Amino acid sequence: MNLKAYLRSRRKEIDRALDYYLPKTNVKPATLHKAMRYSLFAGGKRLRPILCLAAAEACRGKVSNALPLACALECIHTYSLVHDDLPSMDNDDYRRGRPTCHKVFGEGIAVLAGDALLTIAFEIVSRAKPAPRYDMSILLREIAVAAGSQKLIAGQVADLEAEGRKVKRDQLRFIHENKTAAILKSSIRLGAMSANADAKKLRAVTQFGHGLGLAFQVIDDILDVTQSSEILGKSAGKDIAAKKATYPAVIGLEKSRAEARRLTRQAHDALSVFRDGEAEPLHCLANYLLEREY
Ligand code: GRG
Repeated sequence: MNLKAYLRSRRKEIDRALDYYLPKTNVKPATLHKAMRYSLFAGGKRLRPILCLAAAEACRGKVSNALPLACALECIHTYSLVHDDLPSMDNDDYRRGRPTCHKVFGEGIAVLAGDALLTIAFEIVSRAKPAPRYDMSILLREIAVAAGSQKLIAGQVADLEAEGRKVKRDQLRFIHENKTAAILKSSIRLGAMSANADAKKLRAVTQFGHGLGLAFQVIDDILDVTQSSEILGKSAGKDIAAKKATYPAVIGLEKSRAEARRLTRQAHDALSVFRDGEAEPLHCLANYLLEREY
């Protein structure tokens, strides 16, 4: 499989759909819509929507049925980055290779752009055509729970509260499971749901998503200490400076690398129920994420 070409073509489809769903920059209030689009089209890797589409493919679904869900997930992810970068949170000036939303539009508009990206995600989900086993209420609940106060936001709260403190490995795992893995796992589950996956396949992709989601954050922590800001497109070395709870800080760099490999292996193993290369894009994506440099 030519992963580079696959990623390029998926990103194109996702960007086209996002452009369609998002109000244009001349729609009132124009500043808000400019800010939403500024962050959404800043060059993110589109990993969550790509994983969503790949899971739909693995379950023999149509990409077009998964596309609204994939776009909604990217809106939620982008909102979380815009808010995370605010001075009251991580206080970052640089994201996706450009100045952060609040640096360009001011803090008030950045807060509102994040709010509007989160809200529009649900409007976009409402456009999806649900499959027989998973009605609209199931899709909405999946995404609301993953983005809610006991998952994404719980992870962010734990991350903020852990700053400058010595954390244990189980606390670190809690942060990673909620701040990062929950949305990644739901991206994969929603792709499978759009394809009407049976219970066995949904369980398999859920396990895959869990391993991959955790591995993703371990790698993110490693890259923060080993890569430059230019390559990452965001400020490198911030975790140490902010005394963040990270895997390299708690178990060291080499053990963190081994942990990322172990979690990725677990993710691959979970896909054994799929046949005939159905899950090849998911396998390739897991390897790509393990070996990524930014
Ligand atoms: C504000 C509720 C709220 C949550 C913020 C997203 C987040 C939670 C914090 C940002 C910092 C961080 C390390 C988050 C973990 C998830 C993560 C690694 C995000 C970056 O994802 P990529 O690499 O980014 O997929 P792009 O820009 O490529 O989409």
